[in-house]
Amino acid sequence: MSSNADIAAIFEQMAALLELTGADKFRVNAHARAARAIEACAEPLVDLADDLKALEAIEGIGAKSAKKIAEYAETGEIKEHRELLAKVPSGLLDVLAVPGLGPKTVKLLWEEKGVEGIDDLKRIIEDGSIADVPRMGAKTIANIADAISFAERSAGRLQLGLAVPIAEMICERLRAVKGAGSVEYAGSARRGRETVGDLDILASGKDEAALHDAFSSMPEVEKVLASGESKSSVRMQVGKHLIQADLRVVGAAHHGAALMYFTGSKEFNVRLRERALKKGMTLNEYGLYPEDQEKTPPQHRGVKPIASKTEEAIFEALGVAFVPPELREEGTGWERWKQTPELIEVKDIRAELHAHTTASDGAMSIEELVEAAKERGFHTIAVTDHSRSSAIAGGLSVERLMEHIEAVREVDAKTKGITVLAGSEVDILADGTLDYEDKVLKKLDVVVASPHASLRQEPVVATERLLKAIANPFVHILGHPTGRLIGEREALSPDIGRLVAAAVEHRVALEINSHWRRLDLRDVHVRAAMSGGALIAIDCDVHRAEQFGNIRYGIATARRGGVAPERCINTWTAKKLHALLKAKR
Ligand code: DGT
Ligand code: CA
Ligand code: CA
Ligand code: ZN
Repeated sequence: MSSNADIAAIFEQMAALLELTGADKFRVNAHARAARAIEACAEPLVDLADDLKALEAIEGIGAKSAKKIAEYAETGEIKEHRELLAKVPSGLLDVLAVPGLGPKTVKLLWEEKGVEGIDDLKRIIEDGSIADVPRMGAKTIANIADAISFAERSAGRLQLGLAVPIAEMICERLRAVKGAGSVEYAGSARRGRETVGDLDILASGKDEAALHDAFSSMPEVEKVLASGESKSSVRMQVGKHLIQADLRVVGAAHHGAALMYFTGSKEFNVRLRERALKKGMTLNEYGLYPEDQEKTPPQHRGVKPIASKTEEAIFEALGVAFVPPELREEGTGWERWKQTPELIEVKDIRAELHAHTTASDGAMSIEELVEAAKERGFHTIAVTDHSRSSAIAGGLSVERLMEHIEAVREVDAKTKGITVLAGSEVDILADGTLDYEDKVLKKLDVVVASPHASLRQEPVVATERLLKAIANPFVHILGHPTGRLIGEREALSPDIGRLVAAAVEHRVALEINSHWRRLDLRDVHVRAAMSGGALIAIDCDVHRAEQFGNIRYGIATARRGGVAPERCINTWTAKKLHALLKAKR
């Protein structure tokens, strides 16, 4: 990767490192200025790097900076940058990253207090000696302590299923502001990434100040980080979760361009801008303009955009098929599309095939589960409680399973409008054998085989284990194949290509577990499953009724993997789905 943003980040870091190591102000400023110029440049600089004169012609980039950009394009690094990094303790970069701490202060902390990392900084805050450093008032110290604690508590990114409801809550509130126009969330949350760094909210409306006020005064706001004319930024605490949110208020005429820009991904934006440039146009967050970017951006010169109001209009004017937000990532192949691929949607889902009741660790009785599934309009619900090895989850002994099957069949017999299937989520033991014998599995309508324990196996061992489960003639679905929990445990790393091939051979559907802690298969695995021709099951693994709502996260993951509705067995008609299941009995 060598986008302008990356090069700019290096120059910015060089400016900071120069300042830390006592370089003269002139050199520091030259690097900071170059960083801003690189960032603002519409054209990818690595493409220009053969031509030093062209680089120097860009305002803000001098002869020395031009040489460094060329060096970076050629070698992938800048020697001076590496040398500067060697002069500074690596922990000092973390200190620099603390909001509110600039290079000047960090230099003082380093020189006068021997601070070489966050722990040192925490220590001098605790013992109070930080106050000896010039310009360190009580308020500044409190802000620094606060920023450190925030970084530690938030540990970076929030899972999709925690972030999206917060984004929606914010949007709801802004829509209620008088004169509000379109309000939407963009960024990684709109792209359906499994974790979200911060929320990016976009709004238009008659009263911009009122939108900013409503945003900054939400009860969850812990701190207003910035409050400007076009952008506000806040840190909020929702329950025990911390997240930063940015609001940008844009004119309704530019809504599509801004939505596209702030949806990203950054890499996608870079590629689209390159495309615009090739056609002699400029694309930025205000619109698509009919000319190359000069020093002053077109929107500041009253140039009328070719398209700006909707994303659709911009894609069309660029001659690109509409790219669904979930596919706006590197490596999804959108550059080659003739038309937008058909992707699965929440409304296509007609069955849930992985659900727990009070028989194991679920909170609903069979009847309550069936009622909840009916409410969602499903034609089929499978009851798949845990098997005997999952003792903590109340796994069923063979005897209890037999009684449970009877109970499920009774409920099915007296229920109209939905088929209730008797199934099991059977543990895949460490060696790949299943937790019930084949003669027991045979009695079940649906078998979801999942790994729950021994999740630290080596990849080769894990692959063999899962392959063995897929090859079992009574298995229909491979449940949460890796067992990962996002941000908590990596679990298994099987050879996904081999799993996909085996799944195709044995007609086993690979699950996308929709719970936002899992999203397993993950997006790249799903893509592999699609190119290998496997079937997918998208299930909620429900333990409580509200977990049916997690389907949107499973669907987002499926869309990121390019799943068309017909490739997901939960979209099939009852007849087709039941035939698939029965073929293994
Ligand atoms: P996140 O917040 O880390 O989960 O990921 P994003 O994708 O939401 O990233 P964020 O919040 O930094 O920025 C939101 C979008 O704004 C990003 O996807 C693309 C756009 N954007 C932000 N900064 C830049 C930039 O420097 N260059 C370009 N081309 N686009 C940017
Ligand atoms: Ca973001
Ligand atoms: Ca952001
Ligand atoms: Zn499970």
